[in-house]
Amino acid sequence: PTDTSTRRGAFIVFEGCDRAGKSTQAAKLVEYLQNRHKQPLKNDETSIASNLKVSETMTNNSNDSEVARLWKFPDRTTLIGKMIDAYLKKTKDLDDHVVHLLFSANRWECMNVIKNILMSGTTLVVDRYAYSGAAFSAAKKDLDINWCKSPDIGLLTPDIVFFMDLEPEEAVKRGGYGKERYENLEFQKKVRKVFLDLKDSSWKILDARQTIPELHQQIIETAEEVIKKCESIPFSENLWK
Ligand code: 2DT
Ligand code: MG
Repeated sequence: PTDTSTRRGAFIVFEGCDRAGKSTQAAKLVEYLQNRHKQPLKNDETSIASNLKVSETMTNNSNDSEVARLWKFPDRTTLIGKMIDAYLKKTKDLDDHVVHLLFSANRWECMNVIKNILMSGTTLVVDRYAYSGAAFSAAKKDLDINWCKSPDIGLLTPDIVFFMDLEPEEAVKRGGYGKERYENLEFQKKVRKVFLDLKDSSWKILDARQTIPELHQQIIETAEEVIKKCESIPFSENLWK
């Protein structure tokens, strides 16, 4: 057993094309982790009803430090994030290189906060990361994949990347895309191709055609293993090194 004071949280990333279900699954994972932590460890009462009662009470006045937290890239709340937001909403045009570097800078500016969260023992569940950065930019005509990866080299390495894989032709059937930049079928097909080339040993590819509960089940099983494993190994800042 690891000393509680040195336990770190896991750095869990969700990646994939638009409408693959990343945000849904990321939120469900955080909710699951927060609730499962609030269950009493062992209880004399074995009936489901009494267990529910106990956990409800504990939910309401739990003073535990945060078990898990949701994060999202781009983080549109920062100064850099506001520029990215304007670009995505098409109220501002930016050179492809420039916006790529802004997305990367938006990750770098969050690294210290993220490291502190992990070191406090909180597991961070992140909706998009550097893989989106490289995939969306390299799907454009003139940006080379290695150039795209380079500004993110040395970022915090995810402990696991859940890649929610869905053919863009399937994704578009899910109520269609929105009005932001990149939200069109032809571009998404290129993005998926680049994504799949970026697969590394941290990836677990999930067939995103499955139902929400089916995917959630697979995700929590793997996430639990990863969280346990991470408790005893430090995080590394080795992305793409
Ligand atoms: P959301 O729809 O998830 O808010 O994403 N993108 C994202 C990039 O081009 N580079 C990046 O580094 C990241 C994190 C993916 C907004 C869009 O921004 C794209 C979709
Ligand atoms: Mg979007």
